[in-house]
Amino acid sequence: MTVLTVAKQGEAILGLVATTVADSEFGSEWLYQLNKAMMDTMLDRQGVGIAAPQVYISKRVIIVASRPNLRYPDAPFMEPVSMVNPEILHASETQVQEEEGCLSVPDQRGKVARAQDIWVRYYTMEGAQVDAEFSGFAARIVQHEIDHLNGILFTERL
Ligand code: K3U
Ligand code: ZN
Repeated sequence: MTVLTVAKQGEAILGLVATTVADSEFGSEWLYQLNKAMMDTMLDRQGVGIAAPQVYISKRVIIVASRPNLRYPDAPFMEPVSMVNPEILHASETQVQEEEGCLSVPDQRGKVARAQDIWVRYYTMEGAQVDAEFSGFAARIVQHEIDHLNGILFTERL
């Protein structure tokens, strides 16, 4: 179990645009180790997602792990999905305003408008391309985590 320190609002790493994972890094021990440490950290902190910059690695890697919770009792339970170099191909015009939290912004929550449905392209740890649709809370987490890759915190969207 490798639980990493989570960067907090105000630290420079959270304002950077993260670097694309290179072809040579797919399938590497380094990428698997990063993913494992991110997963351990997210589970330890009981988060529903995490982005590599939050653990001081400025690379385009996120994990999304929707589950029902007090705020979103109807959220789907999904096995954690690791996404490398994720990009939003299309976002619905319909937006939903709902509450978010962030492991990097302790003790603050706020309502953020996000697209209800998104179509995302990402790569697996092995470099396989995946195109997938996400809705509702899962779509919200993906958008929140991609924001982290672009140096944006949810507090900038309030
Ligand atoms: O566990 C959290 C949570 C918050 C609201 C609903 C359900 C759970 C803490 S915040 C969290 O998990 C962030 C993860 C972060 F910080 F790495 F980005 C993900 C997130 C939570 C809620 C909405 C959007 C994204
Ligand atoms: Zn966050």
